[in-house]
Amino acid sequence: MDRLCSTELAIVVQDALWHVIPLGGVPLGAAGGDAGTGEPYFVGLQPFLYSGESIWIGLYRGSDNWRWSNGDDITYYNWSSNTQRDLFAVSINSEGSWDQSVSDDLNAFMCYKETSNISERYILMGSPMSWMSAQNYCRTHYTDFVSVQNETQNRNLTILARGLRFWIGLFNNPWKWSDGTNYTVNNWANGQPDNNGNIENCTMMHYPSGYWYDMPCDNKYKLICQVNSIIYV
Ligand SMILES: [Ca+2]
Repeated sequence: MDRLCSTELAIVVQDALWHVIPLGGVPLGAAGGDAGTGEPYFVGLQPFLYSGESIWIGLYRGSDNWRWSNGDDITYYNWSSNTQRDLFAVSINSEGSWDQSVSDDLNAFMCYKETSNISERYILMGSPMSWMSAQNYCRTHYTDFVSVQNETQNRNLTILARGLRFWIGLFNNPWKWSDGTNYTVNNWANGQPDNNGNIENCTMMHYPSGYWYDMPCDNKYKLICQVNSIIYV
């Protein structure tokens, strides 16, 4: 982080935690311990609303961290040549190549069912959904999102999709909190994070919506800093 919290800007907000505790303590939709595993939480709006303007929060983009939804090891990639944006979620196009995009794009998707009958393992869902909604659907109705382990499987899944672009269970979770807290909840705005221009490594909370946007770190916003249980705005 190249931004420092400073008490020179401080207005003390008593006993309000920000990203540690979701407002009301209740997540909306599926719970989860990772990026991409749940619907948005309303996170830490209480101190933010005192600020009266958009602010930086202490979430920044660290190293790329690609993972499979079902926890499989990554053994294979088949990126298309135009994929260089370090985004969040992955779909396979009609050629069998992998494209990154923002996770609330709408695509068909491929679920995986744990079964000894090979012909029943892969289920193409043609109704377009966001990546997170698709993950939730696969986990609810089958075992999980499909993972792709090799070229043969990639080709077979592409054939099964009959020309449809479809989400697979690969996602990127590069986000880090500056204080070391695990990134387990999020409140991204629609279409975010999009790493526009490949330079958006910091996170702004938009006033008054509370939604998060990845933004260039040299943009100017106030900070909310956390000192024990007291928030300085
Ligand atoms: Ca952005």
